[in-house]
Amino acid sequence: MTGEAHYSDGQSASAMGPCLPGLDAGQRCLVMGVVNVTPDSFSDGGTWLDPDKAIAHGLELVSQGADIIDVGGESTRPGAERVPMREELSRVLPVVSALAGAGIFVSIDTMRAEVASLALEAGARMVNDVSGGLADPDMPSVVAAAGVPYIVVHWRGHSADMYGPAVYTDVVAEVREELGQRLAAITAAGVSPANVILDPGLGFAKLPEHNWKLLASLNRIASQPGYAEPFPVLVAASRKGFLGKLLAGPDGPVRPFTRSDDATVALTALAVAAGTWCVRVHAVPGNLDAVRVASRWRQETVAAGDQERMRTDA
Ligand code: PMM
Repeated sequence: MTGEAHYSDGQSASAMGPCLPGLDAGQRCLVMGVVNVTPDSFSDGGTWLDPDKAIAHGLELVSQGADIIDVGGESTRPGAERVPMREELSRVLPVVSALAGAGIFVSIDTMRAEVASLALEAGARMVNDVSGGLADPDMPSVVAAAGVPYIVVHWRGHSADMYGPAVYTDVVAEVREELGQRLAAITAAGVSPANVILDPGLGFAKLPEHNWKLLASLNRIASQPGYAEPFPVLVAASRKGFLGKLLAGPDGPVRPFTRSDDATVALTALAVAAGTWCVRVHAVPGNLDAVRVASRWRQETVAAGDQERMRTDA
């Protein structure tokens, strides 16, 4: 299921990037709606732990225009401990099967190969791995065998020590290079590069200053040595702490995530204008509007760039 019903501005494929199996990104940046089936995610922990509520929430996000629903059963908030696999499975599988059964394009947000594998059997059509295949060495071969799109996130270790490894000399160069290493490893395991989506991993071993630098250089993250075409990039900034920190008053407390949705929408617009392929968000309507505006903007920017090049070449 895509958001075509919500969108008809006729934007060109070249402006927004490639299509992946089952996903038509020809018209605009895609919108991924988040359903965290967890008691403790920073942004919505506990709200969707009950499977019926999680399913209803996924359906609601789709009715608002989400193209993909990302179902996760393990919080990665800073300091979080791992959830036993049995618990993760019992949280996500009923939700994945119900949403996939309703025809929705479901992504499974997990670092575990077995969870990915069972979620794919239950109808998920994409794997979102915040560890980029590092947490579970079996993940790349599971994804390769399934032949599904794979979101490869930059990551340096589990959330129990989220900021210890947040040490960089040149964050953009290092994240780009480390994603390149993951790309080499997962393609060696059989994943097709045509199925790979790269994600800078905002907040994962990143301080706010690192997140902002990465956001300003998304095109460098997308272009990897040895590949002629840029990779599609997913941006997951929604409600993250670095937005709340930016919006804090001079002496005031950090803005809570409940009041950072407008900032998320602003960031969505900027990321889409910079060529982002998909945004992962908690609140769909405002972000979908931002996607539509910025995708139209991007279409015109790309066309103007093409015309300028033709003039210079002539
Ligand atoms: N962040 C979270 C969860 N899943 N997936 C991708 N691809 N990229 C991310 O940055 C990412 C993710 C943590 O945020 P949440 O608690 O709001 O889900």
